[in-house]
Amino acid sequence: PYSRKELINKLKSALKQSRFEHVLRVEQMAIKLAKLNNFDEEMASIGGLVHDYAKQRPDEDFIAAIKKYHLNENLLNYGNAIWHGAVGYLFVQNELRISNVEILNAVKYHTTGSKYMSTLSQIVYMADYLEMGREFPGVDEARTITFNNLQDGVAYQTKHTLEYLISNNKSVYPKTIDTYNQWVVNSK
Ligand code: DGI
Ligand code: FE
Ligand code: FE
Repeated sequence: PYSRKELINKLKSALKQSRFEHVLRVEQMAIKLAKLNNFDEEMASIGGLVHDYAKQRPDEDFIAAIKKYHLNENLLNYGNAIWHGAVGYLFVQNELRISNVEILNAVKYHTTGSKYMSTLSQIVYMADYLEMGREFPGVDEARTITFNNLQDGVAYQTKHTLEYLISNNKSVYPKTIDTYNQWVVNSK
């Protein structure tokens, strides 16, 4: 596999500077969450680094991959916000040569969450939301909750993201609803 240094170089050329810096902050937050949850810090580091690898790919790349890999056709009704994780994990697998299924799933689910999320998927989902460059109202509360209990953090983000999507008349990807039903409703 590629070393961290090699991954960093590949990310630097795939991403604009501001996105690359976001990725480094997500890595740091993922390592912090790994420490708090007795989880493997190297896995957290790699998951954080590669989660947005596909963020700047053209739409055509995603559309071609959805067809080539026979992914759910419903994906075609969405755009980069959903594709860069739900489809982008395939580019991480093929181009960054990462075969670890936990890492690939963490990338796949980092935007929408999922009904079932491993500890690593929860860590990357929360690290992306809480990295030290994030400034949305409530981010400090979200950090406190998540540092205290990772799963409570997942519920917090899931609820607030769904509220944001609805308030702004945005389309809700079905998996986002599944995440809400599991992590906010069923976990009460
Ligand atoms: O890639 P990042 O900007 O670092 O963060 P992200 O991958 O969590 O993407 C966040 C964006 O994704 C945010 O603008 C909300 C959007 N999003 C999350 N769930 C859904 C969604 N957009 C749509 N249309 N539908 C969803 O279900
Ligand atoms: Fe993302
Ligand atoms: Fe991100």
